Amino acid sequence: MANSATRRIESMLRIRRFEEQLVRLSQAGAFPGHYHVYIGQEATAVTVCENLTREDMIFTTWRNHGHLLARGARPDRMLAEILGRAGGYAGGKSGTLHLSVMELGMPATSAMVGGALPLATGAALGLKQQGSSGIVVAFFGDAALDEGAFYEAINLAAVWKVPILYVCENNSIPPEKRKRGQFPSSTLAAAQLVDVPRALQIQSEVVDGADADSLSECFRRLVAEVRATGSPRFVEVRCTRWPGNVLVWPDLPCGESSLDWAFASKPELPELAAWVQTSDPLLLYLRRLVDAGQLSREVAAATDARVREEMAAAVRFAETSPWPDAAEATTDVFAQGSRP
Ligand SMILES: Cc1ncc(C[n+]2csc(CCOP(=O)(O)OP(=O)(O)O)c2C)c(N)n1
Ligand SMILES: [Mg+2]
Repeated sequence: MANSATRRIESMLRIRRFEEQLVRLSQAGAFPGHYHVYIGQEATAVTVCENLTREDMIFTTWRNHGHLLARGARPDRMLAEILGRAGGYAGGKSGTLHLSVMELGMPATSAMVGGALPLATGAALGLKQQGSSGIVVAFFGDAALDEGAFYEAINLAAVWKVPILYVCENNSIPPEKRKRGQFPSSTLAAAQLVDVPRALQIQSEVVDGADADSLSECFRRLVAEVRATGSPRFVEVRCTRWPGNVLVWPDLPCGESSLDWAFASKPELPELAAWVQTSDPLLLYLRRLVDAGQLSREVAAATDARVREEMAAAVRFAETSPWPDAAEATTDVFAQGSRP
C-alpha cells in the first residue's frame, strides 16, 4: 500500500541511507575532502519537493544531497560525482560541494555561505519575465543571515515581487557544543531570524523541522501561495542538529540508524537517544504512522530493505565507475561561446 505517508517515509529513508553510506565511504578513504550530510533534516526537503512541478527550480548549498534526492536525482550518479568518477552528474568535476542536475531544475549549488541566494532570486525574476508557471525554492542555512548577499537578495525579491520560497534550515549548534574550528551561525541583532524578512514585507513563519506533518501543511500552503501570488515567502525550519553532525567531520555515533529506535529500543549514546526521541524527523514520523495504524512495522522494514539495496547498488556503481579521462579536464569548465 503506497499512500503519500509511506512514500514520504521512503523518500526520507533514501536520504538517510544515502548519507550513511557516504559517511562510511569517507571514513574508508573513498574520496578526499570535506562533505556535509543532511541527516536530521530529511523531512524538510521531502515535504518541499512533493509540492513542486517540473517547471520549478531549486537552489541549494553544500548541504545539498537531501534536496537533490528529494527532487528525484539518482543516488548512483550522485555518489559517482562525489567520488570524482566519470559516471557522476558532472563527470566527476563538481564533487559534493557543487552537485547540480540541470534537468531537475537544479542548475547550480553554491558553497559560499549565502551565495545561492542572489542566483535563486535572479532565477525567480527570470521565470516571472518568461511568464512561466514555475517558482524557485532557495534552501540555505542560518549562517546566510550573516552575509550581505542574503539582505540584497531578499530585499530585491520583495521589491521586484518574484515567485520564490526562501527555506532557511536553522540547525545552529548550541555554543557549548561547538568544537574548535566550527563556525557560529547567525549572530543576529534581530530577536529572531524571521524578523528580518518581515521587516522587508515578506510573509514569514517558523516551523518545526522534526514534525513532518507540520512541514507538509506549511509547504503545501506556502508553495501554493508563492505560485498564486508570484510573491516571496520565507520559512525558518527549526531543526536540532543531529549529534553525528556536531563534530567537525560527520560520524555515525551508534552506526546506521535502526528503525527499532522509533519504538522500544534505543541507541546506546544518551545524547543520540535523546535526539531520536525529540528531534529525528524520520523516526518520529515513522512512530506516528505506526501508532495511527497507517503503516505497519513490517512494511516499513521491507521499504528500508529495498532502499538499502538501492544504496548498495549506488555504491557499486560509483566505485566501479571509471576515473575521468585527463583529456576532459578543461571541457565544460567555461561557458560555451564565452571569450577567453
Ligand atoms: C562566504 C563564506 N564564508 C565562510 C565559509 C565557511 N563556511 C562553510 S559552512 C559555514 C557555516 C554554515 O552554516 P549554515 O549556513 O548555518 O549551514 P549549515 O552547514 O549549518 O547547514 C561556513 C562559515 C563559506 N563557505 N563561505
Ligand atoms: Mg546552520
